[in-house]
Amino acid sequence: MNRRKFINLSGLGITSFSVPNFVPSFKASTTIQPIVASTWDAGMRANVAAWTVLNNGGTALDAVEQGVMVTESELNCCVGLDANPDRDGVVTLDASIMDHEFNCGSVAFLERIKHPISVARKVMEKSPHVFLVGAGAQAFALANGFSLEPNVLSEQAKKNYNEWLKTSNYKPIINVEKNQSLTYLDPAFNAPKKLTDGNWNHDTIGMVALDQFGNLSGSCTTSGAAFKMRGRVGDSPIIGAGLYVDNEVGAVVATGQGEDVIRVAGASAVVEWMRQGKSPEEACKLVVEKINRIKKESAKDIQVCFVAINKKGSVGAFALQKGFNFSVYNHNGNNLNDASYLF
Ligand code: SD4
Repeated sequence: MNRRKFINLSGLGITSFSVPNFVPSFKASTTIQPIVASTWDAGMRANVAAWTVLNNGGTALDAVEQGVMVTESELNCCVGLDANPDRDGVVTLDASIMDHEFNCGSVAFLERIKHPISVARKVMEKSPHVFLVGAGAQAFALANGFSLEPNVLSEQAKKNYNEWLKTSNYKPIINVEKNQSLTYLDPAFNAPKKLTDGNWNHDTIGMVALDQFGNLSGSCTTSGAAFKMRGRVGDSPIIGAGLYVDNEVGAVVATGQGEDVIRVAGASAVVEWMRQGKSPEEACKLVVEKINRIKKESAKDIQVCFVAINKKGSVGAFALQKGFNFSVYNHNGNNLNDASYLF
């Protein structure tokens, strides 16, 4: 390695020389195109905020935090505090965030805090730990300047919960996240604006991004499964399951049936396939196929989806069932894509 090349790599923040396949040349390093990808069509709105950060020279970490905060703030959306509650009538939130240096933070079973993703980031940056849950996570949030929101369900969540109580039947619904009916407040859209008339049941957004410095980050935030057992935590706050970032290789987020993402360490497994040379979509597909093999006949009753980005900025996704879409924003604009699927 000559001195000139060393200086170029230093400028990128790359300190290890053990990954020659992923180290961009000097020419490439000056032309890194930022890109952000997120789950479902709610990602179209979240991408606007993330892209604003990336396009202004910001970091992927800031982009993925600010992007999903949009979804956490949406009225009548199932990601933040307006979401459907657990079976005891309480909204509990999970979130995780990870940067390009294996720093990560998560919260789970968190109540009455508006932006769990920002609490997860604080756990990453201000605590000696990676993962805080329940009352401890809430106390940590309050100690770090977050406020306690009222302990009430949104009107829509109350309606949904009362309807659910009639049977109290817990059953995953495939693609409940898609095309929710919601009123959206965002200056970028001159809102308020009613977006769709579909089902209101969105419950997760995951986002991955590459910035102009060639660094990757990811985030995931959710109210989990509607009417879950009290105390249930899904894949979204579990590093390696709902989210994983390895800056030498790629970043991956998951959505869908969290229990089945956890049992295959989903996001981490997708990253490992990319490390072996698979494209983002191929890597997602291989892990979805594994879930299908494990679940046998019952695979038809669930949805699992992954969105992946590699170090070169290529994005791909794959789902178990038809109907999953993902949103990608780069210099060509903000686009909604239908993911390939197994059945
Ligand atoms: C969970 N994976 O808690 C989440 C749910 C989800 O869109 O992704 N819904 O299992």
